[in-house]
Amino acid sequence: MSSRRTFIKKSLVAGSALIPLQLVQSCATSDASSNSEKFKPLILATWDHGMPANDRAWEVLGQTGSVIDAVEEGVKVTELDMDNLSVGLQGLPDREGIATLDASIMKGDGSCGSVAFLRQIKHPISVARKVMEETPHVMLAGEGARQFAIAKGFPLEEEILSPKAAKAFEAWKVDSQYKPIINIENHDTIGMIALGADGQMAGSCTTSGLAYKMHGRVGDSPIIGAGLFVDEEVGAATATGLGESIIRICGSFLIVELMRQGRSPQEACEEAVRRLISKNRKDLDDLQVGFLAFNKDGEYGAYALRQGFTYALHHTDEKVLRNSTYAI
Ligand code: SD4
Repeated sequence: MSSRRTFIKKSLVAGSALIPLQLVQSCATSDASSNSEKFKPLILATWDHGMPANDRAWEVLGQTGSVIDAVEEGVKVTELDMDNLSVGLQGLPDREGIATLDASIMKGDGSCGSVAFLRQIKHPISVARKVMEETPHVMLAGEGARQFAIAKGFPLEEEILSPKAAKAFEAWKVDSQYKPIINIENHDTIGMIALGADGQMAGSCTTSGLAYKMHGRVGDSPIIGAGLFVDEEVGAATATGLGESIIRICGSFLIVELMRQGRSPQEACEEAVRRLISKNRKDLDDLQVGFLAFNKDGEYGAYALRQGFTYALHHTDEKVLRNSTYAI
């Protein structure tokens, strides 16, 4: 319960430290029509750290016109952010004290790549892109993914926890309770989706996953259709939150398919959360999930299970951090 309170507390100050207050727009109720404006280009990313990531993605999109470059370079900012304990090698470790990373990347034409349970590599998103572009496969995991990264010239980092992660891990070890609860201490995955002015689209998702997870655990982020899905005929979606609950409903794929059937991005995100509630009833008190989506016309949507999910929106006229609407 206290973790939920902390989560909610954090949500109330979301963005206030770094973002001018007038840019933080709160939508306290569900309103499927509120996001019916259309924007192209458009970039959406999860959580507060989506703001600097979107800035970089926007810059790259302007320079290269490439949405895939934009979503890769954008989330690389977060992968290096020492204050983020849920993305990159500085993230909180598993219960053995080892940081293991998951990431995926996808283009609107169905090309995709991902890595799971990867150790010692600073930019898992770039390894995922290499899997997409330079192998006949979609997903590499564990030691095979690490060897592939080494072969592609990625430097191997020393396997030591960041000072913040080491301190948190020491504190966790006192009780060593295995509680896969999504709260402010153990979540903040970045998922980013981008739509170019020319209609091209791409997405990326990268995380150190659930804090103190079992060694070998893989979440939704590297699973195409769960943490990320992009189809240029329809739109794109990405997810954050407790991966097990998202995998159970193929969350991002579900949203894209609902849009294909005519739902708006907002309606599709809301329906996915309803589905998630129905399939995760017994764990509901201890989990948070947030979804982002856009369709090919540039309409977008965002919805979360509970209060506290923020997302960054960037288009030609505005860059803004928003509080998502939520279900319970
Ligand atoms: C996971 N979905 O590994 C990730 C965690 C997350 O914000 O999104 N945290 O389950």
